[in-house]
This record gives sequence, structure tokens and C-alpha cells, in this order.
Amino acid sequence: MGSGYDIGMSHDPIAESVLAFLREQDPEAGAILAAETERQATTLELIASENHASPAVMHAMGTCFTNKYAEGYPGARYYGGCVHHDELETLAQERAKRLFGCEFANVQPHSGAQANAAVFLAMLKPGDTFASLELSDGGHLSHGLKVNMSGKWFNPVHYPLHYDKGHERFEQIDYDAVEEVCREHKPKMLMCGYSAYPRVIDFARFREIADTCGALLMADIAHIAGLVAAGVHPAPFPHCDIVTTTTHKTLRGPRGGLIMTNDADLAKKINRAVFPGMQGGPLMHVIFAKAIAFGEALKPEFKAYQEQVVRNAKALASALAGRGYRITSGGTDNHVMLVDLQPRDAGLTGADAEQWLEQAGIITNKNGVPQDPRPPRVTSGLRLGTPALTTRGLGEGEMVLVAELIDRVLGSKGDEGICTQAREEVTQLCGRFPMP
Ligand code: DSN
Repeated sequence: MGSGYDIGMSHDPIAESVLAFLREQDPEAGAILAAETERQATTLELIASENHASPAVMHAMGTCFTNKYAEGYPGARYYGGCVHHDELETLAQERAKRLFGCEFANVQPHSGAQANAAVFLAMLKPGDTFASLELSDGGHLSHGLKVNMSGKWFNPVHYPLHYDKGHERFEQIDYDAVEEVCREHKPKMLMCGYSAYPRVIDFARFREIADTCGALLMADIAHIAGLVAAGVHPAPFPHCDIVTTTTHKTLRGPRGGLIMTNDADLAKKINRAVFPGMQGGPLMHVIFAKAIAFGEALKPEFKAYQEQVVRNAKALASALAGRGYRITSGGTDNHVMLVDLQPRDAGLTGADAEQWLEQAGIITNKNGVPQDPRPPRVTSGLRLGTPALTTRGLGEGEMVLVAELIDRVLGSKGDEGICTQAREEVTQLCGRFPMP
């Protein structure tokens, strides 16, 4: 049984022969790859920012494009021998532009954090003020955390969620407060787009707010990029000036970053900030895989996949709520949910839950819930997402089963026997839904 949503997702003989080859070439390193292959095949991946890339994307990274320096951009390189690298990077750019409906795309950022850092370098001066959502409310460390460059060298001001339990939009973005923060602080840049926010982002409203204070509007759509590409979440263009993303989460490409804009002047600044401002040689083998992933995302099957991601998230959230867990903001509109463990068991921490579930082969990450009384290494919540399970072909029926397994493990407080039994059931379930 395969996912049925995409190209070649049910069996990968090339990966098997590569593994056999590497085990022969370097038994020590090959054994680690074998173990990780087995781990991924026999566990349920519920980390919202992870996915299982297609065989084409995976193998694209293991090609001769890794051998080349191509500093610069197509047609303007600092090394000879770049003719095919120019073709390739142009192809990746063109596909990204079609996918997200924009005029300019820089496909070179090595990661989402580096894409964001390049935007800071291009658009702000040290000490400039920008507005964002705090990490503890669902933002990202590169959106102004004190220990991150964005918080050390720039001046973040944060806008809130609705924290009033009685409010109909409890734990959702308080757009009026965003506007107040912008009026008071006059940020040079307003950031939206998050790492742990389960609701639709109103980019049009953000545009109106940015215009009240003359701020640039930047969206980091790292989490929802696949949904946006498939039209399952509203698009940031034409509302946003700059859009950054990763390519490996819902978008299901290789690990990497991407920056887009419709403005030719901003594009020039962004290009200079990525190279030579932030990075040296681009990872051309990864750009090759990005081009392939963008090609996959342009196919109609990708829309069906993303629609199922959202249906699965809703089914999982509803099944967990039915078992006494609180889903923050009352549910999810996208691929991710934040599960507040406290109503189910006041003593249960996210750290314990993550560890016990891993013993049962269910991979999650602890995550603070808004206004979490516990520190980030402990937390009262779990962040769960459905992109990877959906790639494997699990549907809403299986989400109910996954919720039951999660509850059984957590309800037992990680009892060894219960975890072992659940681990066996997880392995069997994984066997019914093989890896890409
Ligand atoms: N670390 C990523 C996540 O898990 O959401 C964000 O960069």
C-alpha cells in the first residue's frame, strides 16, 4: 500500500542499492545509515516540520552537482564550468516563481534561518526595530529571540495573541494589538508566519497594518509553504513584500531555504545579502533537489496530498480532544496542532510525553503552549503535525488509531509493557504504509 498521492512513493530500489554500496564501502558509517533507514521506516513521524522526501528528491542530492563551486548567480559566476549550474539554478528559480506566483526567487539559502538572516542583512541596519510573534507564542528563534542574531543585533518588539480565555479567537493572533504595536513602535519591518501556529494567517490584514506605519511586510511561510503552493492556505503574494520559506517541511523538498519578492530593487538587495553577504558557494546538489521538489509540487497530485494533510490534522486534533487533551486555539486549520497536556494530566510534561512516545515509536517534539507555566526544556505541550504520515498514505481512520496509541502511552505514564506493546502496533502500522 503506498500513498497513492505521488510519484514513485511506495518503493525505492535505488535507496536499497545505495545503502548496500555504502555498507560495503564504509561498514561503520553504512551501519549508521542502515539504522536510521530502519528507524524512519518503523516509526510514526509526527514532528510538524518534518516529512519524507520523494526518491527523486533524495537521490538528486547524491549527484555530481555536489562537486562544483558556483559562487555568484546564473550568468555571473566567479568560477568556470558553471554552464549546467546556470541552467539548473534558473530552472529552480522559474519553478519557485510559478509555484508561489512571484517575480523573483533566490534559491540559494542553505536553510530557513539563513534565509531570514539574509533578509535582515538586506533590509535592516543594526539596532532597527521590527515586529514579530515571540517564540513562546509560536514564532521562531530567527524572529527576534534574544540569543539569536535577530534579537542580538536588531530590536524586536512582539505582538500578542488573544490571551483572554473567553475570547472567540483565544490563542489566535490579535490583529488589533498588532496594529497598536506597530503604531507605538513604528517597526521598519513587520514579520508574520510561524513555527507553531495552527490557524490561517490573514496576510491581507497584515498588509493593511504594515501600511499604517510604512513597514516592510515579510512572511516566513516555512511551515505552511506546501499548503500555500497547493492553494490550501491563502497566498502571501501579493500582500507581502518579501516571503521566506524552508523547502523541506510541508513542501517536501530537500533541507534548504528560499527567498521571494515581486520587487526588483528588493530582489537585488536580497541577492547581494545571500551572496556575498551571508554565504559562499551555493549547495548546487541541494538546488537540484529543490528544482525537482518544486516540479513535484506543481503537479495536481500535490494539491490532493496537501488537502489530505489538513484533513488528517483535523481528525487527529479532534480525536485527541475527545480523549481529554486541549488543542490550543480550539483546533487547527493547517498541518500542525499544539496539544496542551495539562487538562488530561496536570503532572504530565511535554518532555516526559516526548520521551515515552519515542519508546513506543511515535516521534514528536515537546513544545510550550501559549503562556506555558513550564520552561522550554520541559513544557506542558506537544506539537504534532501530519505531513509525514500523510506522505506515507495514512488517512483519517489511522489518525484515530494514532490518537488512541498516544493516549494509551501517556495514560500509562510510559509504562514499559504498554510502550513495548504500542511499539509493536506502531511497527505493524508502518508496515502497512511503507516509506517512499
Ligand atoms: N525547527 C523548525 C521547526 O521545527 O519548526 C523551525 O525552523
